[in-house]
Amino acid sequence: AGAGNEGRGAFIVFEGCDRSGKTTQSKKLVAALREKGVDAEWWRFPDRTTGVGRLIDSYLAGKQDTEDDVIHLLFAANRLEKKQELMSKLEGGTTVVLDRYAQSGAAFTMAKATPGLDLAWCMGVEGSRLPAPDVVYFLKAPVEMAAERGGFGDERYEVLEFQRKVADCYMNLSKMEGWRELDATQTIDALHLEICKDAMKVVEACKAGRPIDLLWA
Ligand code: NYM
Repeated sequence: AGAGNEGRGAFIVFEGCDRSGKTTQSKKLVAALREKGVDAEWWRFPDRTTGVGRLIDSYLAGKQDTEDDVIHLLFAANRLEKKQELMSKLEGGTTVVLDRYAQSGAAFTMAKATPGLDLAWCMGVEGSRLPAPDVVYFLKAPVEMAAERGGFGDERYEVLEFQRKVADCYMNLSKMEGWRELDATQTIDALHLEICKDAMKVVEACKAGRPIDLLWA
């Protein structure tokens, strides 16, 4: 950790259905944090640049079919392969803002309702191996609105009916875990301000020594 950067970084996760504004908002948050002198980085999952990530990318592009349990495990492996780097960033005082994390893994797999792949299975796969976010910002928007946004339909899963199921799974997880639910139908700037105010408090609490928990232990 450099000067003026004592204490650990915060681990901030954005979740929500496809095209709900996570990428826009998470990037804006990183820019705002940096402007306030907070050492912050933007990350996303899946990380399509690794070997595992390339397999995931070809699955999402529809170039390759994969069993539901196998693709779930690949998404989890993609997070696990970045765990050491993630932990050393946080411990070194860097705030990491993530566009999707294990909550996406659980929501998308549960939405498929594949026998045997329930929430307990999803949580068991990676829950005790990864750090828990300090906060999850859940961007809520009607799936119809998201479907009208640019690029919707380009990838696997970007189908209205499936997104409705994903939304239901997200709602259940959010209630269970106490995520910060945000109205993603408001303007980009209004939503950004709301997130910024909250995120600064989270950053301060982490700096002051709030411990890093396990994800789902
Ligand atoms: N996705 C993402 C999953 O199904 N499981 C996961 O664990 C993660 C991280 O990948 N439709 C899905 C959700 C998205 C897709 O995400 C790619 P993005 O943010 O559009 O690149």
